[in-house]
Amino acid sequence: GQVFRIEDYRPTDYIISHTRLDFILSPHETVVTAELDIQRRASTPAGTPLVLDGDELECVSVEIDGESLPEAAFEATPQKLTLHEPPSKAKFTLRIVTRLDPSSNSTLMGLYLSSGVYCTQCEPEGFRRITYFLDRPDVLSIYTVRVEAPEQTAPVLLANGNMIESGKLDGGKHYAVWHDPFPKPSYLFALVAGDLGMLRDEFVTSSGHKVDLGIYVEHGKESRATYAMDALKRSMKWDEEVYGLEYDLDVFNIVAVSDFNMGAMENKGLNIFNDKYVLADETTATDADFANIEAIIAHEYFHNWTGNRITCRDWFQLCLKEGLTVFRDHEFSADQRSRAVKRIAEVRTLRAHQFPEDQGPLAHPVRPRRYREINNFYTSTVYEKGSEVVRMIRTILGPDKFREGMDLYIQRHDGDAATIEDFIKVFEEVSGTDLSQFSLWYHQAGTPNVAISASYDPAKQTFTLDIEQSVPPTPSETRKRPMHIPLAFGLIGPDGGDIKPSATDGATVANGVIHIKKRKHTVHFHGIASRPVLSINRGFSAPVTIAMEQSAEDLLFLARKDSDLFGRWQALSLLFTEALVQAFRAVRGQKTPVFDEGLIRAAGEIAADTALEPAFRALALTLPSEADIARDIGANIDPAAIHIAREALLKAIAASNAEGFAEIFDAMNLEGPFRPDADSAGQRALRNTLLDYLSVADGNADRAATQYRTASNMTDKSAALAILAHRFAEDQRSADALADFERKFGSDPLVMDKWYQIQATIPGTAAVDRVKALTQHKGFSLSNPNRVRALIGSYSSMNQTGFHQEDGSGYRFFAETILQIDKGNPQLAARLATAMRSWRSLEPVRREAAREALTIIATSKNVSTDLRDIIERTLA
Ligand code: HT7
Ligand code: ZN
Repeated sequence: GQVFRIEDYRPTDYIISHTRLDFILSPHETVVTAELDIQRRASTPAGTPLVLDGDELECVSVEIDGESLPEAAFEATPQKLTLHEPPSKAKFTLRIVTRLDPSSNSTLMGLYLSSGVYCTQCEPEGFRRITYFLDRPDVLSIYTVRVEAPEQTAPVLLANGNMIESGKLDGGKHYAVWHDPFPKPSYLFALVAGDLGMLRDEFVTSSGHKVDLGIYVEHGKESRATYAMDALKRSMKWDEEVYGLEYDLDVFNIVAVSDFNMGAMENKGLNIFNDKYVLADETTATDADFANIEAIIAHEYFHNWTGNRITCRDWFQLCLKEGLTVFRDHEFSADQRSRAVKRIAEVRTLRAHQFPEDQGPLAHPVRPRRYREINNFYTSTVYEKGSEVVRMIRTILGPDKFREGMDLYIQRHDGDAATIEDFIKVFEEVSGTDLSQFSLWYHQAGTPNVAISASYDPAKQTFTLDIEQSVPPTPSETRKRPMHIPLAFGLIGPDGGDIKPSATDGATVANGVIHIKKRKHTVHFHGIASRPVLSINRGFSAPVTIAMEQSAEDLLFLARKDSDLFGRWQALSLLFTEALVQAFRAVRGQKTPVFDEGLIRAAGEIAADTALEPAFRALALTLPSEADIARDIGANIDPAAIHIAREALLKAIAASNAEGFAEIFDAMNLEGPFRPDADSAGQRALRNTLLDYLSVADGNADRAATQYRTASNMTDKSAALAILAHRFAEDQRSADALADFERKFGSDPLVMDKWYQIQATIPGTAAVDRVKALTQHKGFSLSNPNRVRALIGSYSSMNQTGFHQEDGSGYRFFAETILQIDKGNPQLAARLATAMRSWRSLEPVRREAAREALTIIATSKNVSTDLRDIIERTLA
């Protein structure tokens, strides 16, 4: 396939100043008329051919300035429209009619039907499935859109911007005209038409402008959108307070649809959401669902400035809008909730998804230089590592200069299609700092490793750090340059207080941050009266791995005393990881794992420490996942042995702390009305973490069965169901609870996704047959991404023992399923397939089985470009 390269970027020969679209909607035959006001650039020679992008299009007619074009003047294929000799005048209007079949569009890109609702998804290259266009983000145009449909089946007609006209037509039809005054790229175009309920509200901006807010959902589900509406208003306020950014149209609409490839889409003034990230109430959604809704509503809203008003020059710059907007939504959630808890959750996600991506065959820079399929670059690296890079800029500059830089970015580039260079430049200008070495974070793939050895000289009262950085080789990048790594740190004295180092190497250390820039550094801290304990990479100031010999005693000290809560969590998690890796080795060597009593006691102390918020205690007590442990072991992974090792540690903690855990569990009063706020969610998280330990300690399902029966909210109900299904499958109460859940929620697909996921993640070799059987369940469908992710996605990425079976049956089933999904929805198939990216780290038997399954896909006929790209890079 074709490879796109960043160095080939060239502005277009023509611009499209105004785009008028007319949609006559019909399920099988929608007619789209596009009128494009085209201007030839002054630098473009007259007669230069005009080539517009298309994708599976049927061209009905082409006119220029009201005249049909003779056959010889143009060529229309499903993939492009070429005007061989456009008019030589500087401006002309091109009128194109295309015919679409939304009902058979299973790709969920372009115009499609989701449960009878017409909707669109245009990012990154879906607009070309609607009409021929210069479908690239640097072509900004003003859109006026007329939508016509039968009033009965589509009483709601929406597009971007403000509605300027509407009316009735003969034959039971009606129409609406929407105008968006802000020039935008085609990927931000959106249209929705259907029979939907609406939750209405309003927001008055800080300068007094009234904005009508609407959230459109399936009829009867309006009340389930109240949390999303509240999150939207909080986001609007936050962006005004923190960045001085106000909303700019009279209307802001959100539509929830049930078939969607990703979480949501920031179309100007008309966000379209996966309904999973809009609909929530206490009986159907968990605390994690509420937190996700808050974060994604904020994310899409924040795109209005970082993405829409300032967009990307080309798709290589995707992190310009995504990394920055993720950073903004992370900060929003940190302000709404507990900052430390939010940061720990972010780091867990980064380590679970981005680190393996960066350390495997799909590694790529935050700003890639080439791609074959842009859909495959909506990655954890672009989004999450991209956000970490912005966070480091703030760490290096400090909050005030960072805000000054953001202000300059907005002021200078409003209305532009910008680049990462533009972004870095504003921060260099406001701070006078040279960020050229820092910008390697955008260009160099791979997770840097920082090796640190510490020594204390009591005679000289000097504490010395020898530091060495390295970046491992990644595909097509073998030699790496040293990066600028800002490591926040603390030196902790025996009383647990931070020591203020009196004299240091000033060039390298500033404001509690060691700035590593060379391959090797030696940093001396003078006047240190006794050996300090080093707390390094506080708050996870840099997305790196740290290799440092720290004694268990020092780590236990940090877990108890670090003034940085993130540091406490990190120390404990390092101790758990080390214990689990040792236990894994013991299991592999046919020995019984033994664990350090101090660590087991520390878990009990943290659980009981009421000075700590419950959400933190819950996170601290959560052992690294089996996938986390596998990553730490690194090679020759045997998931079955990892499972045994993890269960052994869980049992050891549970057995020694059972009494204390039971006391805390019983004392936590969960009465009173449900509240989705962070404090209440934290209490439920701690209680449910303890419920798992206590069920292990008790060795029976009593507590979980009782909680399943009595729980009045979905968080507690689904937590109890997971424990029953995962730990007590033999107990009749487990099967009964699963049946009960299905009876109660069988007609609610989003809730049933929890039922699929819980069963898909039951560990053990029976998983493959169980998951296969569930694909035949009446509520399951391979064409709905949420169902597929709940069952197939969870199975392949969250069930290590069930998926990575020695006989390869898990991989073969997965390969067959992916091939089937690929026929209808290539994007979804390609994304799922990334679950195989770490196959080379498996032990030899499983590794070979995984290679065979990947080869089945690679050698199949008619594999999509999306899937082929992932599989070929994975196998390379
Ligand atoms: N900017 C949006 C990305 C997106 C998307 C990309 C490809 C295919 C479908 C998609 N749906 C949404 C979402 C975001 O990051 O805000
Ligand atoms: Zn985004």
